[in-house]
Amino acid sequence: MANDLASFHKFLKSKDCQVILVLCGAGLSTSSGLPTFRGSGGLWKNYNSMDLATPDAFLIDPSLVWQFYSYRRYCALEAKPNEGHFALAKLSHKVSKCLTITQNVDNLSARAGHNRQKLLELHGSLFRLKCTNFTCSHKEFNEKHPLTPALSGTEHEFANSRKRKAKELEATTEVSWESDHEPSSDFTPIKEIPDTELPICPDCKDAILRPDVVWFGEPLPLSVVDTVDEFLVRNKVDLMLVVGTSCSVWPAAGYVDRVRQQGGKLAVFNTELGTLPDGDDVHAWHFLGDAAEWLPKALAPLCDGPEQSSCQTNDAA
Ligand code: BV8
Repeated sequence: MANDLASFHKFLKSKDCQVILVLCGAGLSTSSGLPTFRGSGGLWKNYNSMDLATPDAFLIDPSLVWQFYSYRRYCALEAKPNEGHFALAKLSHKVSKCLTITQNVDNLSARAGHNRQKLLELHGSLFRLKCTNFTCSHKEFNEKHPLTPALSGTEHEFANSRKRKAKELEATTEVSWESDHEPSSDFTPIKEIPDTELPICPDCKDAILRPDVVWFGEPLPLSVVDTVDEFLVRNKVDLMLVVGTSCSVWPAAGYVDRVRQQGGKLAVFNTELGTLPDGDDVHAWHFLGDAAEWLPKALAPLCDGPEQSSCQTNDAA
């Protein structure tokens, strides 16, 4: 049912639509200027973002990984929530049994005024930091940029300086490299920052802090997983909005199947078709295009109209 607003609105306003679950991905923030994980081949310049979002990468090269996250923190701070974030935030205040699971770590849903009791950051946040010392429980919310003087200059996307040096070497064997040649800002070289100049835990004073995000190969926060499970056990989800996600990361993508198994309906907001875990679902609504444009239109009956009798307003999911 591609872009079938009429039937979607009819269901939204019916007695059969009491409980709504939302799963968001990077596509929700595209209109805010933040690249998706798999857009442009998932590269942050020459690095595959998936390779950097792992505990091993941080263990091997905390300086590189911190520069990657410092760059993403800067971009997220510069970005503004878009109409899609605001529409979902309104929904969270208007519909009693509504829960949003976001895979995004950019804090834009929170900045859009989303009801915090109904927003779960499944993969953590760029703006929460935690100590790497297992015996230290330090955690903080920190939006400062740069976090340390050594992390200044990470505002520009960077190329892999090792690959760049190889190119330069190659170039000098063929042509003379003009001495006054200045590399463009796109090729700001990656710095080798000593641990002592990375964010240091203010409590235990000797360990470095890390971004409090869930890296590939790390378990999701138990409290978050338990909250979603409890919501799914306590409620039969009538409608799941699958917004701007390739459903390629697990166990987040698994929630789509759980709702389907409960007989819940799906509404996909994506610029592409075929993004549900096992391909397109003929019974699902597909709003093909920018989530920032489609969400306000699709959710208008609940967000703009008077309180709907089928979805009372109160504040607990
Ligand atoms: C774990 C934080 C176990 C970091 C992220 C099966 C079950 C369980 C695990 C696995 C499994 N199979 C494989 C795994 C392992 C792995 C995994 O899923 N790998 C994938 C690559 C196959 N999963 C894990 O490692 C998870 N941990 O399972 O632990 C365990 C248990 C006990 C003990 C030890 C271990 C942890 C996964 C979390 C990883 N962290 N983020 C950071 O951000 O730096 S994931 C990261 O990538 C994002 O958070 C997000 O979740 C994901 C990217 O996905 P999307 O958001 O969907 O973005 P993408 O670019 O892919 O797609 C964008 C979509 O938007 C596209 O469809 C596009 O068409 C659309 N779009 C674009 N523009 C728009 C738009 N749509 C609408 N409007 C637009 N304008």
